[in-house]
Amino acid sequence: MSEVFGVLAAALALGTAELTAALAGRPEAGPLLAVGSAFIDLSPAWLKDFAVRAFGTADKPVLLLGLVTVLAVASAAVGTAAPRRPRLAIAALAGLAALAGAAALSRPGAGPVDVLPATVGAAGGTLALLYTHRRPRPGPESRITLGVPRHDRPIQPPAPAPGADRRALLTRGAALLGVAVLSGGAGRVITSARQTSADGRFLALPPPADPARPLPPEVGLNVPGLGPFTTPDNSFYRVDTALIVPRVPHQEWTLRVHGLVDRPIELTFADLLARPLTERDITLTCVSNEVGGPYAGNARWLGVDLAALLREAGVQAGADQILSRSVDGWSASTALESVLDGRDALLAVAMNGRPLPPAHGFPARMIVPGLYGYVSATKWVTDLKLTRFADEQAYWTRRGWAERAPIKTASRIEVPKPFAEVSAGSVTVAGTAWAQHRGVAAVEVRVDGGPWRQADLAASAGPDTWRQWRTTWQASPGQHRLEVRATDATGHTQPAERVPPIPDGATGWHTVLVTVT
Ligand SMILES: Nc1nc2c(c(=O)[nH]1)N[C@H]1C(S)=C(S)[C@@H](COP(=O)(O)O)O[C@H]1N2
Ligand SMILES: [Mo]
Repeated sequence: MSEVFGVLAAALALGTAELTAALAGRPEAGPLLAVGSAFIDLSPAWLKDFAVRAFGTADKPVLLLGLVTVLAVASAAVGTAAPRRPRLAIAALAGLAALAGAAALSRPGAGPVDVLPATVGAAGGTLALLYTHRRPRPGPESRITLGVPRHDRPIQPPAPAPGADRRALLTRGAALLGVAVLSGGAGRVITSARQTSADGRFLALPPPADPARPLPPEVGLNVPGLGPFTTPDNSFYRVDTALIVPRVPHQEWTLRVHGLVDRPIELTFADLLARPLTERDITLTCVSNEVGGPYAGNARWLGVDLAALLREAGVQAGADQILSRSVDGWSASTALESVLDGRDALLAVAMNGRPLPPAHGFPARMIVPGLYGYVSATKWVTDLKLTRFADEQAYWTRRGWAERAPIKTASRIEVPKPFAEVSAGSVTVAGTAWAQHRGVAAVEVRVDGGPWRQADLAASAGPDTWRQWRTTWQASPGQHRLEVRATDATGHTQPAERVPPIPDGATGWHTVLVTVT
């Protein structure tokens, strides 16, 4: 029974701490998010790679669930110790709270208020432990009378009925659970209400001064099972280290351009929108994408010309890196020469015709065609520092990933799906290929290691977007192996050699096994 009370006391501590964080307007300082975020930043690269591979976009819920499980086990132990060693139990609780407080303080942008949630939680948890481990129902002889004894009552109360102890414990348990759930729930409601009001989804943005070329209708092949050419926001992959989506009110947002520049610049969101905006279709890809994987998406971005902004600031000789930072302390190293070579590098404010969704970087993010996201696509960006690769390293570079990472030529089979059963005869094989900023020149497919055959390419929307392809295969019954490879406009063909994503992107041919009946 005591372990249950340990868990309930911890739940109450957590609930009151989360409520405090919400009331303080610092949800990221709540114990779960603070410890979870610190864990993400401290965990070694192999563990992160494993998490992304094993859980994909569910890696964050899995981490939170793991934390809650660890906390439940620890607090059950604290609860078991509590009746005999109350001081030890309270010390253990204080230790957990200190950990949460330290984690909250270690986060970027943390201030002294961020220790409040852990402090309130520790106090709540201690009270809860004392409350449950007070002797359940003191006998009359040990009753401590508080206040004035009431003599109109019988001096000897009736002996407790059998089961009364149990009932008292249950009542206390229910009370703790109630406070835990109510405080935790109230915290969530407050935080989500605040977040919705900081959301800029309904801001009206100025039209582009330099609009994207209209998409030729033939960029999308009408093959069932093949995704659309333009990825809708809600199915666009999301990769970042943020346990909670940073909510940045656009009225408070600023961007600093500094470092090796002649004239440092500070811009507000209104300043950004006052500049001429460029609109482009650009395919974004994550370096963690395995061969054939899902971490690529194509959107129509609207934003400020990043190269023009840097030229205004006057980049000094010697700078070779743009070190961009986000509001949550993440950073990316972007090769300056790539941004200045004439490609459409953007400080984007909109995606697919609307302000950026919070999860994709509202109010502003970087987009640089041809570079993997981790070296170019900083979301919630607030700081651009012109520096040197020799002097400063970014978040992932410090964890073993390459400092420069152009996107490798890639192709994948989306139809048929792996291990699909198809009927013999004409089978459509289709998919996507990308080689951003070079362009896809050809896609070839082969069956069971036979000769490579050219697939038909959909219309191109330019070198910075992916390209759909399809071909027809005369399938005979049995098991078959389909493989695909693309050649980019520089004449480079995807190599057969399989290399893992770390340090600068996977290579190898996507292979799909199918059964023909
Ligand atoms: N602030 C911030 N920006 C970030 C990241 C991050 O972890 N934090 N991840 C980058 C990575 S690795 C990729 S692939 C892209 C993904 O952008 P998306 O989530 O909009 O698809 O964002 C980049 N921008
Ligand atoms: Mo990425």
